[in-house]
Amino acid sequence: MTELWEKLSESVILGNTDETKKLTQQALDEGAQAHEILEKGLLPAMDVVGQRMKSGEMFIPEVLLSARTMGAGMEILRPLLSENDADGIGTVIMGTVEGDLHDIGKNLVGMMLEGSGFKVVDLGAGVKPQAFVEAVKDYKPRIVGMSALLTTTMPKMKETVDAIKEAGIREQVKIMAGGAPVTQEFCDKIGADAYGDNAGSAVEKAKALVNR
Ligand code: B1M
Repeated sequence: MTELWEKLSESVILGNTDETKKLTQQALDEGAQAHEILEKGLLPAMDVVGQRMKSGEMFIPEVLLSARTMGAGMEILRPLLSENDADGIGTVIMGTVEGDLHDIGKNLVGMMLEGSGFKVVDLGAGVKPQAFVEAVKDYKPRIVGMSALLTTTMPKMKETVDAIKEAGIREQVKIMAGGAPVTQEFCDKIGADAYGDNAGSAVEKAKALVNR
C-alpha cells in the first residue's frame, strides 16, 4: 500500500479534496483500518505541510487548503473511529484555546474520544477561558480538554485552568491539555491533570482520569 499512502499524502499537500476523498475510500475498500489511513496517509501530509510552511515554500492559503482537505479525509473516517460510542463513559468538553485557530488535532482527539465511549462537546477553536468555565457549568463534564498549537497561545491554557479555579469548580473536573508545543512539564506547571502527546495517548489518559 506504500504507493497509495504516498498518493494520499500528496493529494492532501496539494489540497486536492476530491482525490483525497477518493483515495481514503479506496484504502478502506482495500481493507486498511481507519487509524492506519490516518497515521500512514493523512497525518504525514501535515508534517510536510508544516515543514514547507516554515521554510516559506507554502503560504497560509495553501496550508489552509491542505488543512481543509485533511478534514475531508477525516470526515470519511469519523464514523469508523467513533463506531463504539454507545455507552457514554463521561462527557469531555474540548476546545482550542483563545487566539488559536488550529483545530485539526483537537478534532482528531475528539473523534478518538468519541470512539472510546466518551460524549464529546466541541466548543470549537479560539475558546476564551470564560467560555470553558460556562461550558463546565452547563455540561457538567468529567474532563475539560484544551488544545494549543502556538507557543503564543499556551499561556491561555494556564489562564483557563485559573479561571476554572476562580469559578470554584476546579474540583468538579479533570483537565487535560495537548497540542504540538505542549509538554508534560508544561501541564504540571499550569496545574492540568493530564497531558496527551497524541490522540491515542489522549484516549488512554482520559480513560485513566475517569478510572476506566
Ligand atoms: Co499554523 N502553525 N499557523 N496553521 N500550522 C503551526 C502550528 C507551526 C508549527 C508551523 C510552522 O511554523 N512550522 C507554527 C507554530 C509555531 C509556534 O508557535 N512555535 C504555525 C504558525 C506560526 C501559524 C500562524 C501564526 C501563521 C501566520 O499567520 N503567520 C497562524 C496562526 C493562526 C491562529 O491560530 N491564530 C497559523 C495558521 C494556520 C492555518 C489556519 C493556515 C492552518 C490551521 C487550519 C486548522 O487547523 N483548521 C495551520 C496549520 C494546518 C498548521 C500545521 C501545518 C499543521 C497543524 C496540524 O493540524 N497538525 C502546523 C505545523 C505542524 O504542526 N506540523 C502549523 C496535525 C494535527 C493532527 O496535529 O494539532 O499537533 P496536532 O495534534 C496532535 C497532538 O498535538 C495531540 O493529538 C493530535 C493528534 O495526534 N493533541 C492533543 C492536540 N490537541 C490535543 C489535546 C489533548 C491531547 C492531545 O487533550 C485535550
